[in-house]
Amino acid sequence: MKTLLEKVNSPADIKILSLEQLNQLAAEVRKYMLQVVSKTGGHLSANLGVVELTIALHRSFDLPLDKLVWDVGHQCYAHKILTGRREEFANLRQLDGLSGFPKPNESPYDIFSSGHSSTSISVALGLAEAALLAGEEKHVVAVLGDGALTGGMVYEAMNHAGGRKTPLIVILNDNELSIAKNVGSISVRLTKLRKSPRYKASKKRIESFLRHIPQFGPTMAKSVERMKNSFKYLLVPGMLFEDMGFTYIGPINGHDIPTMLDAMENAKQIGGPVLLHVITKKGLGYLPAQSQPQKFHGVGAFNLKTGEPLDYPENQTFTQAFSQALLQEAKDNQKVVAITAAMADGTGLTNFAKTYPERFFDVGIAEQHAIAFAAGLATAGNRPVVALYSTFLQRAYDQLLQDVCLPNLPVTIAVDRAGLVGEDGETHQGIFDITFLRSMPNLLFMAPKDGAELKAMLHTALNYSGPSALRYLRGEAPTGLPAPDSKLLPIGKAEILQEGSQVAILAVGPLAYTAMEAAEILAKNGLSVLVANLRFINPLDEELLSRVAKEIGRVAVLEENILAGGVGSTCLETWQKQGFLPQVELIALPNQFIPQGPAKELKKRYGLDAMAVSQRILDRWVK
Ligand SMILES: Cc1ncc(C[n+]2csc(CCOP(=O)(O)OP(=O)(O)O)c2C)c(N)n1
Repeated sequence: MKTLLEKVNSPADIKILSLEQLNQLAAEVRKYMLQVVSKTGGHLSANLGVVELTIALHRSFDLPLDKLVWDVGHQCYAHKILTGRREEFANLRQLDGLSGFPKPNESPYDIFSSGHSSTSISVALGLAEAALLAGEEKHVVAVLGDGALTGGMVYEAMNHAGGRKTPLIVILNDNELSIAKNVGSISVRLTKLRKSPRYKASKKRIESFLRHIPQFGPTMAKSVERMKNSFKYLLVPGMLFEDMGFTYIGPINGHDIPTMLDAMENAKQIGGPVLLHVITKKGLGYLPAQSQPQKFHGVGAFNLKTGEPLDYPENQTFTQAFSQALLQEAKDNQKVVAITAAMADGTGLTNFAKTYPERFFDVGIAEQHAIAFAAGLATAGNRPVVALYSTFLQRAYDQLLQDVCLPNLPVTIAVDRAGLVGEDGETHQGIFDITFLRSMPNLLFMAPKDGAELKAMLHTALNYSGPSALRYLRGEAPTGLPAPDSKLLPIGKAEILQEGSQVAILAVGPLAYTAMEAAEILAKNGLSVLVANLRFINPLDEELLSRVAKEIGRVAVLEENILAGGVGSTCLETWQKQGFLPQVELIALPNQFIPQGPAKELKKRYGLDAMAVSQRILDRWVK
């Protein structure tokens, strides 16, 4: 017999189910999600938490005519499963499979592509205003988490929407967590609101109290309303949203479908901006995720019975190397402080936070603030290290240029997940940072080939008088090449890994290992290849560039970044300046958004593995 889930091919099929069947559907969605994610990996905790919410949304709204915008988008699995993609879901996050984030090219139900936090209210407001302009009647809904409320864009959007009184429904999915425990004063307010039955109770009390004062007849309704509001103001932390022009509804249980359906109907009637506050439990329905939601935020394949990962890294990851190195630097220098934007674990700062709690700052999902905040700390003589993923650093371009590089402040940016990140896909690939960082005046910009070099680079950065950045890949760091002689690297000097006379390969970061492998293949084809690990993207080793141009004349530049504005472009600019242009082969990623898939497979597909690199050189200079 078919399960209920097997009969649901679009939201229309949800609308005909009984309320009891909706709960059964929720159970079946969870079961299927767990089966798939335990094999493919993915964002488990957040998705398990929003199953009932997703069902209620599809039952209540007329999607895709009404518009639904998911913040971050990592919680869209139930939405995908229920909107005609149940079978494709088995290929979640795989090369050429289904993306783990909303993608309009996958389905008309995915109205907007997301991946970075705190944008949903802005986008939803744009959609709502567009509907008004077009004279269309539709509901626009944004779903965002309490973590997303730590991002400033949310307030820009609420300020705008509240002022315009645009009809818009914002669903705050409050599970008390960002990836880890949420931070900041808003989160404290939410906790109060969540815990306290005061709001409902006090509202009732005030109403009954007012009704029992004889002189308050119906004619005094307005002043009663005003008085109620002033009481509310004293009693209700949720007034923050009301003050911003939103009608606040809640908090309600986000696992109780009938209650949510009622609240959604109410929200539709209100007309202006509404914030519906639902409380959910991250990881609900799978004990390991429920008890350790942070561990199951983003996971690889795992054993469904035990919750244990199927793969453990054999070697130290770049992030672990950074984590160790920073602890050492902090031990030696009291002025070293560390900053994360809600990613302490992902960026390897958990140990730092435990060892030096007073020198550790989690600013929430607020990358722009993180950088300007670091500028302030550095102005007062500290040595801030801001650890961010490459893709999220994009948010803080201006703060880095304007507030750090311009005043030449000693802030260090640890650019983690730089390069192909793999399964998270387009929105998360760290393939633009070379392009936007290499042009920042004053910024010392490095890329370690492995863990030992990362440690030396962090030391070099923290002993440099101005701003610095080091970019490193997600996952295991390669090993085998010699470690630097000294922890203090000579600024702007590349490392020659192997001399050669017919072709030079200038490689960035761990691609130095790939270049060595490619050189071995090329040697078998009779080519003598010089391999250099550039180490510094800014300043480049101009002496080496001049030497390989003049002495070898055939140079391949190898980087894990898009071609436009990358290290290859910088080399070309340098040779143009030097007045001597060798034959050049720029090997980089295409100027495109790169979809999801295992990083290894993506490297192969986009020509960045040793086979592809050696073939490209053979095609260019031998065949
Ligand atoms: C700009 C930005 N910075 C960091 C992240 C990484 N990130 C992904 S989900 C997440 C936590 C989101 O918390 P919340 O909005 O409460 O959603 P939940 O996971 O609890 O559903 C973070 C920090 C991101 N997606 N975007």
